[in-house]
Amino acid sequence: MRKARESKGVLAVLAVFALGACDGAGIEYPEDSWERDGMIFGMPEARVFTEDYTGPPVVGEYLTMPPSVATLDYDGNRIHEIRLDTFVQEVEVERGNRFQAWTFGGTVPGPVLTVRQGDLVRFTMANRTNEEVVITEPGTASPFLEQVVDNPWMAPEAAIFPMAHSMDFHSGTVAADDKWRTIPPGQTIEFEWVANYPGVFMYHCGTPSVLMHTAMGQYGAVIVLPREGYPDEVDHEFALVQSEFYLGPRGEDGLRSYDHQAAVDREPTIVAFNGHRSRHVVEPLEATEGDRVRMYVLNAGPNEISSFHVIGAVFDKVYPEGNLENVQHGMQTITLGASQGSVVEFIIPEAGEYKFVDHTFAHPERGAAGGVIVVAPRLE
Ligand SMILES: [Cu+2]
Repeated sequence: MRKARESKGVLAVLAVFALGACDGAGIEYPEDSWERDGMIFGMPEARVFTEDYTGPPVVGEYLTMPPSVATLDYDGNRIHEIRLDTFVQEVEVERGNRFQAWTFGGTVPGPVLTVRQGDLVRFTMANRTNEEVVITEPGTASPFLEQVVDNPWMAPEAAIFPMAHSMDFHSGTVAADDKWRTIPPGQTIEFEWVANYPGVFMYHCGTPSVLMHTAMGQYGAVIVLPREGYPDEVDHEFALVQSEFYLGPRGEDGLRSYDHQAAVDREPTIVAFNGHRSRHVVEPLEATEGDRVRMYVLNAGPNEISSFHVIGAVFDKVYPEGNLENVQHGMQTITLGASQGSVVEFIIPEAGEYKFVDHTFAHPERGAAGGVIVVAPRLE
């Protein structure tokens, strides 16, 4: 193990030979990082500080609102400067039901970050739970902020609920006690991680009670594309994050409360895709007969197992956790435990409506976990 440390001090430069169409662009990893079996480890210690920051709470060109997935318009690897502040918003989770969520970036789930295997993420998060952060003004700091303004479903409104939080990226391989540490309101944390493994990964707040912090809305997805990409050309890519909401009675403020006992008892009020019970039923995904569709699916939980299925289709190829070395064919349903992700591909057989569901049917019964893909006929 220690042997790998011999390369300490040497700038670990990406092995570009594996990149195919790459233009040779490599990146320099942190000075004290080291390489083992093609992976980069040894990130600098996290920095916690106070800053006078009033800028956009979400910054990053490859952050999107699901089902949107960012296209990586660069070859090889790059360094991503990502900001995802944590703050409080009132959000709609089903028609007529809003609750005060703890968020990363202002929505539930938080933005989807798409990077390429080998990329370095320089991450900044300010804990702004003690201030009102408005995200419905048009912003240009990320596609995500633009998409929030255009999205009629969550209608996030700024709120205040000071609380200590943290960020845990499952896609990062670092010392959790350092990088994933909890910071109080008013503080900012910065740390780095390398996307060593391809896949669909969860991020979430890891501050106790982790069940409560995730159930309150602090989660999202990171898509790490394999260096060589997935082999098949697809016509559409969608990101789906499944999760549960545990709602108590409506308060005087009109908001549904959070019911922690229901979360402990695993009795979700709503099981939703992309944070809203009916969004993808009313506003379906769209495709055309004969299309190959790729979905990046994450089950954020926090408790339930998803049996993800598309009614009328068979998953032609499945990459469990999104890794090319895991491949399955002809799957009717995939099972995703809490925090598991997968890449599924299927061919749309003919024009019509295709529902995507959690085939653990207690979940649709309790509040959906459903959506529709509307398919248009082929033109030729
Ligand atoms: Cu938290």
